[in-house]
Amino acid sequence: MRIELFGRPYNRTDRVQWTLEELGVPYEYRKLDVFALEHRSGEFRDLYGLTRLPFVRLDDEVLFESGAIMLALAEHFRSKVDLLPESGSVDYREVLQWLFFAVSTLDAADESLPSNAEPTAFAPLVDVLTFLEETLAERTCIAASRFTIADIALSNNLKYVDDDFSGYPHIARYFKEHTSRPAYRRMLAQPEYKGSR
Ligand SMILES: N[C@@H](CCC(=O)N[C@@H](CS)C(=O)NCC(=O)O)C(=O)O
Repeated sequence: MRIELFGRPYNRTDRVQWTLEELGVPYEYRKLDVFALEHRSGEFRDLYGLTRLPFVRLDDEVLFESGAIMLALAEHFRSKVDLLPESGSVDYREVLQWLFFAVSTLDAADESLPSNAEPTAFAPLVDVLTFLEETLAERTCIAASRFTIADIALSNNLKYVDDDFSGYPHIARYFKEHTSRPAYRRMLAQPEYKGSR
């Protein structure tokens, strides 16, 4: 399968690129200059009208939404590298739960809200981190007792939490452990990543 990844470093593209690096499959990285609005220009708008990054082209099929792309890739290449339990299993459901937690609840968590704020559409970040800290106290991997795409999504997202995780030692340990993986390090070492933040 020919895989083209459209995106830019240090954004949600990283979740997908990290997944590809874990899978060890070849892909073409189409780095787009969002500040020059390249991603909104004709060729790319024709592929995905909303022009949000990342999206991929798998042979002739265009797929968007980073979580869906991760699931599709992990499923397709499961026999090569196992990042996703068999569908229908309890482990699979747990991975889905934490994948969606990372790409929705953590993604949208609001750092301006105090703990136990009035009910809102988005969770206070402090509450999300406290919950994660409690959960990770007894886990090395967030779901299925092994490394999966849920860990990729979660630990990659944690890097955008502008915090050194002081007061959250279990999150700090989890983050350090997973971002020390060779696949993550390979992503950071790639030329397209240079100078990005
Ligand atoms: N839920 C989508 C969000 C995609 C998204 O909003 N991406 C942002 C950057 S991380 C983007 O493309 N921004 C470009 C713009 O605002 O023009 C996903 O996870 O793929």
